Amino acid sequence: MKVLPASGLAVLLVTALKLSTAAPSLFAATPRTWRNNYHLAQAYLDKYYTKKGGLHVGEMAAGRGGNAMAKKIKEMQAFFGLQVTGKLDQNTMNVIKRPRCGVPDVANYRLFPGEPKWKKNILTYRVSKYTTSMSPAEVDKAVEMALQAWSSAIPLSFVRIHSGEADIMISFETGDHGDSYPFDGPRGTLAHAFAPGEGLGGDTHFDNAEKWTMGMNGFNLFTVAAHEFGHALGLAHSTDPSALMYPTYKYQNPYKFRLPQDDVRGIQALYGPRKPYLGKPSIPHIPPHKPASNDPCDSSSSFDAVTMLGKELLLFKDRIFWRRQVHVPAGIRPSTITSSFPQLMSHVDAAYEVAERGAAYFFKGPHYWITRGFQMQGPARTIYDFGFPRHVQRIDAAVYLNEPQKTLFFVGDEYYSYDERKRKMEKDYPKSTEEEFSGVNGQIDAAVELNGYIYFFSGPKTFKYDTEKEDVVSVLKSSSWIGC
Ligand code: TQI
Ligand code: CA
Ligand code: ZN
Ligand code: ZN
Repeated sequence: MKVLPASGLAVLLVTALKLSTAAPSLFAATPRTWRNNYHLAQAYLDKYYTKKGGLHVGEMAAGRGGNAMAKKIKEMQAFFGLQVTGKLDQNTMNVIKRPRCGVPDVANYRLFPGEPKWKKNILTYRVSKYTTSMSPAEVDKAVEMALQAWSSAIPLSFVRIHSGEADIMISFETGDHGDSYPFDGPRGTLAHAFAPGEGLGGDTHFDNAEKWTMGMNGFNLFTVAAHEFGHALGLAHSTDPSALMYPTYKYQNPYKFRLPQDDVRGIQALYGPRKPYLGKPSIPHIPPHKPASNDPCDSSSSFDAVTMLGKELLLFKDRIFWRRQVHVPAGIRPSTITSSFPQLMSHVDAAYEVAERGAAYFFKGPHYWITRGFQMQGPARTIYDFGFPRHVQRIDAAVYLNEPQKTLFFVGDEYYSYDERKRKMEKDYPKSTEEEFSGVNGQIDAAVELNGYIYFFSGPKTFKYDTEKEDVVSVLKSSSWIGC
């Protein structure tokens, strides 16, 4: 669905009106309790959820009947962090019956009629046309920070792409630009965005006639972009003057910005809160602390990272690593990481070697280190050098493939491909690990290539994957690598 700057709004209303029918069923209880609940809820919602400023678009479209009631229920549910059903379910009634103080807790945000929202939790974005008033790097930064302001509150991730059609296409345009909402030169309209949906949905256009800046002069791009992305995610304007979605321009310092409470409530009413333990971690992931099983032969045992280093195979687990000659299962020696790689301190997340270059790479959180053999080369560097998007904050596994000279990085259930010759992340990634490596399933803890096979370590299992046949040819016990 399109969302229109002022003049188009009427059209949208008419379509929405046609959709409005009788009140939906709100209850799932016996007639008796339902009646009681209904009256109780009505009194409650009338008291705490009465709009000061008259009807808003959604209500007008829906009519004043049961739909308005369902809407208030939803608002109330979002406010209390309940599941937003629009129905007087048990949890909702429990809150209504709870004693409380008399201050209304109406949120002031608005959704669009029909409440369009994204139906997936990873959205792509692309800046396809830049402005002349800022450097592309500054534009990218402002856009990234503006998206981050929203993704920190909800379980959505934004992934940047550099070609093709993204969910959110971002461009700077002048005057007429083909969507029947021409820009008007300096001032006036600054930007517009389309509500979630196919095609133009989510697309965000900025008037290139404005003086866009990173600072306080002209119009601050971060400020306007953050507001527009609110529209692109499904928020209309708020009546709360402190909200980002309030329709007046107010400079926001991008580095100190925190999404105001009203906008958080609004966006969480659509997408729910971000759960720190699900999806892409927003804080560095702390592995659940199992009572350190010191028995390396524990069959549930896995490895954090596996790589060749010169002629030896190195297998890392917690603070320990094992060295072995690939074909000699005898004489496997464990050592502590700190004794050989003091900089790495404790565990490592992933490791790989580019033998032709005589270099190995060790990853831990958002950092990596380069070694030649056991000789550390310089300080920690950031994994964003490789071109990872910001939401990637650690890598599960890495494997260098000699033949295409590419390194695959596994993150969650996806992987990235890095071209070691061009030293560039490849386009069209991440891809689904399970879809591209049939037979390999579960979280990849570590990976290594030996003799044309990729060994994927996943918990107690190691999958031996034949790159020619494109299939798993055997499954080994992970602990067998260290002679168990
Ligand atoms: N552009 C309007 C806006 O984004 C266009 C618009 C009006 C609109 N109603 C809409 C877009 C509903 C999507 C949905 O609000 S604008 C501000 C303000 C503008 C205004 O150029 O007027 C900001 C753009 F008013 F909040 F400062 C960005 Cl931040
Ligand atoms: Ca303008
Ligand atoms: Zn446009
Ligand atoms: Zn707006």
